[in-house]
Amino acid sequence: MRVFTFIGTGVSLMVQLALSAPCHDNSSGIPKPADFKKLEKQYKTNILATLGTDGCTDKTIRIRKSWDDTDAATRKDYVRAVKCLAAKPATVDKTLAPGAVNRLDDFTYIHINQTNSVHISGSFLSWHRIFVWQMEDALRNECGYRGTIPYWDQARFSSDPLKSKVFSNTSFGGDGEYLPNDHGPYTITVPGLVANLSIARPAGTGGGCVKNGPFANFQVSLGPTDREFIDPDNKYGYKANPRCLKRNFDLPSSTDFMTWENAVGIVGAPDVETFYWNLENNWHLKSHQFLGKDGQDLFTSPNDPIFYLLHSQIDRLWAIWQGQDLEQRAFAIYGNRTFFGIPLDTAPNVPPANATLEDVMDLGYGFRPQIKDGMPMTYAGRCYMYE
Ligand SMILES: *[C@@H]1O[C@H](CO)[C@@H](O)[C@H](O)[C@H]1NC(C)=O
Ligand SMILES: *[C@@H]1O[C@H](CO)[C@@H](O)[C@H](O)[C@H]1NC(C)=O
Ligand SMILES: *[C@@H]1O[C@H](CO)[C@@H](O)[C@H](O)[C@H]1NC(C)=O
Ligand SMILES: *[C@@H]1O[C@H](CO)[C@@H](O)[C@H](O)[C@H]1NC(C)=O
Ligand SMILES: *[C@@H]1O[C@H](CO)[C@@H](O)[C@H](O)[C@H]1NC(C)=O
Ligand SMILES: *[C@@H]1O[C@H](CO)[C@@H](O)[C@H](O)[C@H]1NC(C)=O
Ligand SMILES: [Cu+2]
Repeated sequence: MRVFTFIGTGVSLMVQLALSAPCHDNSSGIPKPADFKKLEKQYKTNILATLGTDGCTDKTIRIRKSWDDTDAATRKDYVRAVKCLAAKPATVDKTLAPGAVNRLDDFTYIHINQTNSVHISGSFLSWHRIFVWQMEDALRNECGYRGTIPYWDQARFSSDPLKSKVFSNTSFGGDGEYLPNDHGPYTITVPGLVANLSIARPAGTGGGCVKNGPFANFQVSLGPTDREFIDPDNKYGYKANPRCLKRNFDLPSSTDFMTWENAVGIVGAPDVETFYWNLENNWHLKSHQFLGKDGQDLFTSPNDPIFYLLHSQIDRLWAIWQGQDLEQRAFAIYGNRTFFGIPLDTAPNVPPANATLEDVMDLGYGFRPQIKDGMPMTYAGRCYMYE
């Protein structure tokens, strides 16, 4: 068995800076460093300068904010809208996903179906940009939500992640129940690749059902796929498996990796290759691994509603990096067509190849955009930016 640890890429080379903590109001967490602010400002200036085409103007553009800066009424309404989608019936073809119960499962199904093509690959950022936008539209059009999908700004609370409002009892709630025999360490096995890929995970602090807040005992159905042994009859977890939403927080993923220093390293990366490894294979992976259980399952991670805030943040870091030089970076692409370039078991003889801007992606329901279609923030009706 091959064991990938996913550690040791560019970010680890970065110098650790000591940041002083504020001694006054601390609800905004660790202060944003000047380097990050500078890059963020440049991004906003450059994006605003492109507006006015495609019906996207500074009047119509949707603004995504940090969950921690979102007002209480909007946060409450977001949670309401998520639960509203969870109460609407699935629309996906039941022969493809017999276990899909509700509208959230439709999204999770599409994510499962595409996992091995859209992770650790060249379509990762583009595919997820469209995916998150589609969820934002579903919350608005089907459940009357009027805002955007806020982002989980991990760096602000990296030393003490539970201080973020993301995990409050009125938002997404905290850890799973501590289960002495089911919090790890364990091994995640990835189905669908010709290699027997497995990922070792350390013990976390929970393992069981989410205990507090609006998602305590929240029902999920698809998956899991994070099993030691793959069940050939339910390889991708498409069958119904109603159970509670689980978490298993892994604090070192936050304290050691999701720091401002590493965030600056991502948005300030000099080239697409450095950017790719730091963001996708480090920040993104650690964000999922922090959550544990449902949130870290490569295929069914959208089962945890924090997924969309997590990916709003990934999308934001990409947007800020792109926004430093839109001409050179809006369409900068790096990565293979499949997970780490490992052939899919359905096409074992297709050798690894780099993804191209013209490659066609699958976002379900017959929607098949090219990678380049998902790269600009404002394109084909998509019209948003980060505060
Ligand atoms: C402020 O919050 C951050 C993150 O929760 C923490 O690391 C820091 O120690 C806090 N500072 C003070 C003075 O409480
Ligand atoms: C993805 O869905 C298509 C049908 O749209 C199906 O043919 C294919 O086998 C699925 N792939 C996986 C990995 O589930
Ligand atoms: C909120 O969550 C904390 C743990 O994070 C728990 O101790 C507390 O009892 C909860 N409060 C309510 C009102 O549920
Ligand atoms: C993967 O593991 C299965 C079951 O242990 C084994 O039958 C198969 O030969 C392995 N495949 C590879 C490529 O190692
Ligand atoms: C692409 O695939 C090749 C061959 O499997 C692999 O060596 C390389 O690390 C992959 N690159 C990325 C960015 O995943
Ligand atoms: C894929 O792209 C990388 C980086 O641009 C390059 O080094 C590599 O040779 C390319 N691989 C193939 C198979 O074209
Ligand atoms: Cu994903």
